[in-house]
Amino acid sequence: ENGLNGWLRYAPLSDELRQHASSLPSVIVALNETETSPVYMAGKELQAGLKGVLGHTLGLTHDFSASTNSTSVILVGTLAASNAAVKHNVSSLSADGFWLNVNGSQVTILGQNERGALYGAFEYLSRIAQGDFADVDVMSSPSAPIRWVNEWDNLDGTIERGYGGPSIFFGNGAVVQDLTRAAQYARLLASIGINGIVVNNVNANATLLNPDNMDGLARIADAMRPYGVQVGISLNFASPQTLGGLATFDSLEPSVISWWTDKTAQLYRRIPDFAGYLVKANSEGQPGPLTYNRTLADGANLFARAVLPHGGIVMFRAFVYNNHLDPADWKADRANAAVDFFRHLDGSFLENVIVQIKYGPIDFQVREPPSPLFAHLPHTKTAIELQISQEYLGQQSHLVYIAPLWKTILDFDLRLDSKPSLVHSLLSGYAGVVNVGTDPRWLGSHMAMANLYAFGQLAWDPARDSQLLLQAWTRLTFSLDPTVLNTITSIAMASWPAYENYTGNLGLQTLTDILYTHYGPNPASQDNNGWGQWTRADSTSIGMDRTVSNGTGFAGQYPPEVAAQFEASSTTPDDLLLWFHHVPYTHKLHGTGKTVIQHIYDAHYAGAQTAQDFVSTWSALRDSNASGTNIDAERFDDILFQLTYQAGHALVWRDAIAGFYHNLSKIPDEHGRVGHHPHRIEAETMSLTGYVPISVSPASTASNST
Ligand code: BDP
Repeated sequence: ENGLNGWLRYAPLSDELRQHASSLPSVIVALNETETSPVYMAGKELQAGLKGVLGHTLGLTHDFSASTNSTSVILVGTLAASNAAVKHNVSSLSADGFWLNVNGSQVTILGQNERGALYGAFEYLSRIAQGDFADVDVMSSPSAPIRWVNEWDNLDGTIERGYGGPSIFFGNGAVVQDLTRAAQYARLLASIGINGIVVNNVNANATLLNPDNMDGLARIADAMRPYGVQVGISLNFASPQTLGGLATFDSLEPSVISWWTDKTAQLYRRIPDFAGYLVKANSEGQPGPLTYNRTLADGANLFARAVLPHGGIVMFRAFVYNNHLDPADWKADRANAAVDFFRHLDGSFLENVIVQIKYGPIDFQVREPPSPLFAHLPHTKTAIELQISQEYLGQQSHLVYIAPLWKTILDFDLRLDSKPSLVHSLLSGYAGVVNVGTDPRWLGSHMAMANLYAFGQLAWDPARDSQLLLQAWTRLTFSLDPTVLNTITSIAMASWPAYENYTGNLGLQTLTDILYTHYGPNPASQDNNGWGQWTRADSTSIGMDRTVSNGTGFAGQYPPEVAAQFEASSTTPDDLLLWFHHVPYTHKLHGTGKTVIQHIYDAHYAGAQTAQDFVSTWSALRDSNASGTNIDAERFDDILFQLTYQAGHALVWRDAIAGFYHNLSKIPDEHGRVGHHPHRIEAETMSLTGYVPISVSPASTASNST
């Protein structure tokens, strides 16, 4: 139980549940005999899954007549392949959708396309593996056609912001020989409805486009295709110059256009179903069209024209901002950047361009309002970018179940034209930055896989409930045992609020070290950097003034009703107060009536306490597990280790942040806790063989500077 199969373990059901299996068909008919087709894979998956869960092997055939001769089969295929036999009103299915019908011992799984059939098979297996044998009649279509993951893998095998070991795709400047893990990953992705993957870092290396590496990409595509996962890549805008030897990479220059047209054709020759390109341009030092005074739309359209004849798309990132802002300029605001750069471009992108927008205006913080750019592109397709990799959320060393955070964004009503306009209703796609690695747990943590599961499930249907998703994942990943279910539900559902409590509250963002690591506490780094991740904390007051009347004007980027709500501190929700307003530490919150500073203290103590409780809650599972049937020791211990670490680091967070604002504001904690930690042992007072204290820079990242 090392985690490799994720939620696709197909663990044996109890004898009691297995009794239902007698009503199951004895034969699977998969209507495609091509071994690399998703329908063929669906047949195999059904056979393997049911064997695992029920303990016996069903027959598998690709012969259509078997389905007409018997009323006791599991039929899986596309609508087109089955037309003659099955009549059902399935015209409402959209691409990748499926119809799942369980009627006694007859199971019918029909996809609108091959992929849809595979998704339907996974849905059926998920029900059986959760012990649900009930008859059903479900039509399911995805909320959006683009459901992709992004991997920030470098060609040398490292992964930017990856916490699960080195790349499963690349090493030593090339695509690795053994792509077993790529195929296994595609299987996990298909089971949650993901249909595309961008395999390399958005900070892209042009040498990915040399002939050997394009051959390697074709091998990756071959490994993932049977699961319906199409491969795309991130581009480096300057490639025509750096790799192609041209004098320029100007998007309107004919030689540049033909260079990209030609490269694109070479890719499609190798990978006929190549998904398309992801582009990070003119951001954080990356080249782009602005270098030649062309618009971002000119840049996006350059690639869109190249892939259009092949059926490809371009995901053009809206993460464009100046990372050399002047912290002394109180009108400067990085949060304004996406709307400032993209608003006037609405309508000038070609039809196969999708603007990919991070969920919040800054960067994957523990709390952000939704990006207002979602409200500014009515004539442009948009996708939301979420991050499964926990860059600012404890990097998989902290358990943080992120789906509830995503829901605050997806369900936010932007009130376009004063009408209901939930963010998810405006989207054509979902992109999740995952960054799996060769660690058998994929993300370096068993529990973090709940985030990947929930991402795919929400991309399929954003109305799904985050707690129910967690519970389905728990049953599939660990056990149907109610104690396990309740334990994981209570810990995971408390995890994002706890993390927010012991890191950054009230919309302050995650108060990590901003300079590079984005991991431990470093509130001092928040206000002296060019990245614009500022808190504006001084000795009397705190928070970014983003009002129109007095501040950076960001609040005014929302449609009028929302803008008005955020403009006044009296109508801004407490959890975003310091995102929008600069207030005295003594400002009172509407929810609790506490002062801002007392809330910061209390939240840090409460959050850190919750993290301590996770350890005891989890440990109690051991006692309920005397028979060893609820959860295996290997994963129990692994998670206990992680939670114990998190509990310790939560105390470091608590004391660092509470102490920092205590020193700054000189306002005592009403409960007298801050600054007193009688039981704490400083690292520098310990002696441990092989370790020596060193001075750190900036000094504020460690106690006593060491
Ligand atoms: C930031 C990461 C950086 C990425 C960048 C991006 O710190 O490593 O390159 O986002 O999304 O969150 O482009």
